[in-house]
Amino acid sequence: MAEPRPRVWVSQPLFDDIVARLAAHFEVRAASAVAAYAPADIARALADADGALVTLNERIGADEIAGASRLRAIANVGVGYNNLDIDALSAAGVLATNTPDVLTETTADLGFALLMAAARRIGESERWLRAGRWRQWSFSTLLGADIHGSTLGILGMGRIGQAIARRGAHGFGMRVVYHNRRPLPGEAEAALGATWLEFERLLAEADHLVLVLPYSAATHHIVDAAALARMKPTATLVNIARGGIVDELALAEALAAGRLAAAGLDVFEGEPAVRPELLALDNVVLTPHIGSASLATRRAMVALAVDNLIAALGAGPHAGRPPSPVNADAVAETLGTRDRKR
Ligand code: 8YV
Repeated sequence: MAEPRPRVWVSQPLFDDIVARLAAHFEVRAASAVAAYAPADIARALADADGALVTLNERIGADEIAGASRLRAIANVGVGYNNLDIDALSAAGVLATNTPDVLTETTADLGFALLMAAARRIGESERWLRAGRWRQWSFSTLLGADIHGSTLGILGMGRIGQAIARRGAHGFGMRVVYHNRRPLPGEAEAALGATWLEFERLLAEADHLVLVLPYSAATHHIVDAAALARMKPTATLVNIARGGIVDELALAEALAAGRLAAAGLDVFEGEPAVRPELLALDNVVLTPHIGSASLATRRAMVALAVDNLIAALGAGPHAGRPPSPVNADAVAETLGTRDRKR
């Protein structure tokens, strides 16, 4: 008798024509409507699955995989994977994959859009116009801060940070300063025209600061009241990384008090909820986590996640070699230890 085909769970409706590629290799159970899952729903969905294709909305940790004895791979549709407990997955021998590179430029575009919208008060200007206030115009109405020729600060200089640096340095003649755990190699810094600074100096020198670092326990609220107090009162803060990096209450207070000029936020700590303190402010531009949301990029993310899942479950032309694994070494270690115990 033929071996039963591996089973995969697809947690949300993605692009049907791309997800259909899974059916050549697996028995597919795909959500037909957008769903908000409780942990028990996820545990149930994973209980008989060999693999899963999930989005950032699905939180998967030790409890969710406790009963998933067949589970071998989780393909995340996203470059960030703070929704996955990687240590728990690794200990269970489950490979996680993500979708880097394909979203870099699109997300950098959005970072720049938010920076410009916040600094030049685009959202506020539009609300002002729509409210019929143009007749109240004066020469000092809606004055913002310049982008060109200013100092662009970047916290987190990975792929997206570098794509933002290129836009700033080469497109807008900005001086680019950044902080990262490890400075870039000299040639990369020279190509970007970027200078590494200590975190505190970055805060103090940036006219516009863009946050593009991964979220973890170590970066939780790294931009807190003390960090905000170091920034220029004329500065703009943009967050396209994860909401939890910023203490949102401290940010709302700084914006309300005029201790920070403006902010552009695409991510929020309690997404999809947004703090009323932020919603009440005019000097913050708010978007609903659309960093990677161009049609071409979202399709490329799903295609990469599908490739990852097919390969991670040992099928297709790259069987066993998914393009973007997250925890391959740790999983190999777990599986090696298991084999030795047998
Ligand atoms: C999301 C993102 O994947 O890739 C990431 O880390 O934050 C986004 O691209 C996207 O918003 C879907 O949840």
